[in-house]
Amino acid sequence: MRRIVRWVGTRHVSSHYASFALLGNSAVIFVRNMFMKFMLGALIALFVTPAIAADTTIEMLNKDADGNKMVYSQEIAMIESGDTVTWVPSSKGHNVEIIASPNGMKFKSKNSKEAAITFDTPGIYYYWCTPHKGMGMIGLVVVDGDLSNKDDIAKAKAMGKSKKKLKALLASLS
Ligand SMILES: [Cu+2]
Repeated sequence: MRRIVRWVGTRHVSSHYASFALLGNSAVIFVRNMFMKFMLGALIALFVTPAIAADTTIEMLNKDADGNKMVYSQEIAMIESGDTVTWVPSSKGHNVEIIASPNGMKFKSKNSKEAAITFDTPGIYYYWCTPHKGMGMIGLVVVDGDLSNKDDIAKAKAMGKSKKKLKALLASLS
């Protein structure tokens, strides 16, 4: 009785091994294909996902880490079309007002409130903080690295300290 069980067991194992050996080559190819597909998927996820929807957060500040007063934490934001920029009221009393853009964008946020814009048209967007536009509180958003409306932005309104700042920001783009 014991012998029979062992014999059946051995037979079972060896036949299983035989069928595996028969399928060995295609099994290896199958596993390799699955692995390649997985790696390809991982690569695509790594490089494509960030470009699909990236978010930039800019703080509105009374004072930054360097001691600059009335500033946006990021004065030039380089983004891709479809990306969203969110301005957060880290300090109170600030807003975002678009002054010049490639598509005539009208936008003015409420003071001390978070504001978000999703940019779809390539080009340079120039904005200021309405209460501090004369104190150099301005910023640029550049979509898809498109600088073709740079001259229009240079001609746009700038008050007080912002005149120099706007020139410097635009100069740093080229
Ligand atoms: Cu402000």
